[in-house]
Amino acid sequence: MVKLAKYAKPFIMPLIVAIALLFVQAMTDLALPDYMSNIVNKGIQQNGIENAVPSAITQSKMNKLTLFMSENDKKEVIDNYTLINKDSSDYEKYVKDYPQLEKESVYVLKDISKSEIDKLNPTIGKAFLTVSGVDKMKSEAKNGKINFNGQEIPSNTDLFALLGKLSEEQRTKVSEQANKKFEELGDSMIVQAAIAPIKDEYKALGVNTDKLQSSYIKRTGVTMLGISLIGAVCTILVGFLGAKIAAGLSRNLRRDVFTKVESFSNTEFDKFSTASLITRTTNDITQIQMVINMSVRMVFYAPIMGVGGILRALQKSHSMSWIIAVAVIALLGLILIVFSIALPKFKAIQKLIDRLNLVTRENLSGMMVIRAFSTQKFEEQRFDKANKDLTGTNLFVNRVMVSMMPIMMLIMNGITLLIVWVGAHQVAQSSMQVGDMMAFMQYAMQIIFSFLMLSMMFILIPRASVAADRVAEVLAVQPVIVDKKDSKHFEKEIQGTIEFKNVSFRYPGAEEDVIKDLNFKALPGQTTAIIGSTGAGKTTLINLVPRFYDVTDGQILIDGIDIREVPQKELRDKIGYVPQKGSLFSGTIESNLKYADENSSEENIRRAAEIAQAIEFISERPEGFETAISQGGTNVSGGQKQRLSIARALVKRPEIYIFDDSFSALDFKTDAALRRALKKNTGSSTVLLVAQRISTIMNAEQIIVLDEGKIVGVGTHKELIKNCATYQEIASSQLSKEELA
Ligand code: TTP
Ligand code: MG
Repeated sequence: MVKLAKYAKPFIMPLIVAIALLFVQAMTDLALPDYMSNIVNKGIQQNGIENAVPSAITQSKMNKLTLFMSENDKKEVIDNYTLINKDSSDYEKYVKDYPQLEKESVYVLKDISKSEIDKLNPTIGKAFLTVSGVDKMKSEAKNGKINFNGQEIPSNTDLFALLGKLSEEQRTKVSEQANKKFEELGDSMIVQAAIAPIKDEYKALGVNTDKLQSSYIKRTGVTMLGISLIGAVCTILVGFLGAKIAAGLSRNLRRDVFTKVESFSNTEFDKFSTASLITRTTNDITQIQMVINMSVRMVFYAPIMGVGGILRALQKSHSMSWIIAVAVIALLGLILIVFSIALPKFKAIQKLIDRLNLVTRENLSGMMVIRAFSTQKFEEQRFDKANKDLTGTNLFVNRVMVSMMPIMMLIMNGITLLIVWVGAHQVAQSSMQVGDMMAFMQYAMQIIFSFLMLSMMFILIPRASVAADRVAEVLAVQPVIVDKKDSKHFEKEIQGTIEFKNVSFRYPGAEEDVIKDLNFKALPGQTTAIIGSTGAGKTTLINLVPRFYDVTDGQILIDGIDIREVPQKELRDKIGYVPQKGSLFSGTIESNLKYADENSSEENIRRAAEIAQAIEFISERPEGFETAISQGGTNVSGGQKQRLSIARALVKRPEIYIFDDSFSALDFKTDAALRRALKKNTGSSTVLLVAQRISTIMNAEQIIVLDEGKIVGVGTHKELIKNCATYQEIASSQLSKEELA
């Protein structure tokens, strides 16, 4: 995983932008419950009246209110209001809002800040409550008498006038008595309690209080809508960025893996199987892509949300914070238990998928053989076992994960219940507002969800890290065959003399040399044939020339230069190679022949096809050179495929030809015609030719007889038939007595 970290580098900028957007998104998500609590607390319970400082107070009411304020408070309150009457210049402006102005003067609140309002809140709130308390005495009058300050007085007495007549000292006593009652309530509760008399005051001013309420709720609702919209835009943008980062990163990974694999020599291919390399470039990288996409969204969002949620929840209620602790501990405990059971199985699943792939691959590629030997039953059982193992483990993991869901829901609902239970008591004791309790509930859910998101990542990351390790493994391989830094170069016009000097070769990891101490020279303009029983090492020998493998010992020289000294491309440009197992690419016949040289002329291609004896079957097809070749060249016969492979090498007109048993699938007549044409057209090139048939090589200038990796005879057909036992053996098995003589 860490090894692939450098692939994140080009995406740092989008990643930072994504994190910033996630921050905004989390902030909007966290802001919403607060607004909801405002709708409940202020919009519904307080009739849309936000605080105890009304925007206007009639002069008569203000006189009553100030009766219960200290001199300082009174001054402060009056200072923050402007007295408006019929003569004021602003009269026209205010009379619309407060029709009562037509009858009496009104104090209008100045444009003051929120902190100043907060300061005035308790002062005015308490005054309103006291005034309404006094008013209440009047309405509770019994037998026309009121109990006022221990005295029975007639109920039609103007209590406020009475109070106004009292001395400062006595009035303070009265208001102190009232204040004692309010002390237990917090500021916000005083405000809430004062709402009713304030609403009456608004009514007295002629203000439509219903409109006041609905406009507050609408205003808050629209703000919430706006915030949700910002959140939604952020979510979309983050999704876009996440996909972009993940797709870009996996594109780069795929490109690098592919480039790396292209630089592999056969040694490295032997280490990874082809199927595994394909799985790594496709499936494994897709896994990484998926996890990156998800983690961009979750890894950063979850902590911001979790921490923000905890802070906000504490703001709403300190006393209930223990509930969140309980929730988090319960969830963490659950997640830990589930993961300790499921995580080892996740790793096992990856291995079982590999196993299933292997069995499937072998089955598909060996289908013909399986049918021929009627081993379908056995193969079915083998597949069944791999399939069942995977299914079983998958089921187990899913059952564990699924059982987590109801438990989690139980915990979450339990937490909600607990919050309502504890919160309801606090609401009853007036130490908490209903809206705050609801907001607390939402914050608790947000915190829990952020923990869930983090735990999701704990599932995904181990799976991705397995995939990442497999990809990193490929990228970490250093190919053994590389170009030298200070490489030598061939002359412009090379001769093409190939010289093997004490060459030994051993396959990586093998115990024994396949080629042992070979010495020979192949000259330009001549055919050097190599013959020997199967497994003698012919293909191995020939593959050393284009450096598919490097020699273990000794050296191979072309025109006197060690082939390891020149760049691979320069070396291979000189060689026309026809492999033992011809392989064609999907496309047309022409595209396959042009594979050797894309700028080749029509003429040259036609000539190559003629020499390779391929022209006949090509022109038989209605589309000629445009005939489509299917994937792997399955729509041409073995012999046709060989001839196209030969033609492909001929298009290149190289200095060195290598034919590895390339005539084996041809009938004798075509074989002979092809060899004749080749002889005429390869001219001054060096030809290395592997064959099993004596007749194919009889006319070669030099024949090398190979047996168990050693040269047991060199010479012409005539020489060898006389003095090489191995050659004689091969010859006598193939030729008639007359031909031998
Ligand atoms: P080859 O060189 O393939 O033998 P060959 O070309 O002479 O045989 P044939 O006529 O059937 O084409 O193999 C020589 C030995 O090397 C043989 O014992 C198998 C071993 N070998 C490997 O270990 N790894 C390889 O990749 C190859 C090609 C061969
Ligand atoms: Mg071979």
